Amino acid sequence: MVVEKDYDGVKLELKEGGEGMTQGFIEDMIQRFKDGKRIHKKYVFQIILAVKELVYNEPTMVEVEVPEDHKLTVCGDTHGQFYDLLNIFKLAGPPSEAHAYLFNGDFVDRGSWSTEVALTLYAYKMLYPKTFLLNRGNHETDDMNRMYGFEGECRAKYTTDRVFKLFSESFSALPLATLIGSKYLVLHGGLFSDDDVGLDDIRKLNRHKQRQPGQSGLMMEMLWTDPQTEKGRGPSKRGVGLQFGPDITKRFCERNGLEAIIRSHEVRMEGYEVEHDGRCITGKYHYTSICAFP
Ligand SMILES: [Mn+2]
Repeated sequence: MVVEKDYDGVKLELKEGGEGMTQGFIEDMIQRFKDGKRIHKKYVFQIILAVKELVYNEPTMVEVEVPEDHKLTVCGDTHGQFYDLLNIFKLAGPPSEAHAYLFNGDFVDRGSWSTEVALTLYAYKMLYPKTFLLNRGNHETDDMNRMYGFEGECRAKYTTDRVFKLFSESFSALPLATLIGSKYLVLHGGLFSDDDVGLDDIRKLNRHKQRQPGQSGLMMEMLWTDPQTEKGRGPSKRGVGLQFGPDITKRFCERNGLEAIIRSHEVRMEGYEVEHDGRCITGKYHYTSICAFP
């Protein structure tokens, strides 16, 4: 695909393996988006393909350490809110090698700037593959994208079904969880229907065998479940997944040597809320900064 001479955006020269993303390209892309413009379709394809490759090769549970003097910001559902995403970078500071970011799923749908959000996150993933992390959410799935707007947005903005198809493939390749400093498990939904499921089961889960989470199983539960205040487990108010109580969270953390789980998937008035005796942190849409883990 040729980039026409009259394309006035910054051009991207990618090397094999998707290397070659630049800060200059990202800044120009963000400015174009603010001006209501798009980037060239060729770059859209290149960016999605490069990120698909990058995340496909990551484990199902990415394990990271945060060295001293470094910072990791975990950020919940951005849901197509491009200006809020830019605001997060303004408030928490720009992504870099010393400032890691983890976007915990639900980048797209609902908001009408979902392609802009996804492309910005993906471009940063290319620039900082090791410190810019992405977990899959229940909205990085075909059923949700059909119902909540992302598929239609891709078609409207880029006039081809190919953009959504590629995004969909890249979503299926995303990791399902991130373990920070062996102490904090970050995932979009929450815990499991079975107490015997532990970190090793997540490590061993071959997410590439199933593209969509379906109606049952570990992948579905990681993307869909919610905490409840009552003990034990209960039916989900969503009709998909289940709810888990403080005793379930306590047992899971103790068995797996965790301080807490960090999840998104629900709105909390103050941006985030700590429940289950400090062991279940919900942050959606706002961000939680985590500094230097011992
Ligand atoms: Mn969600």
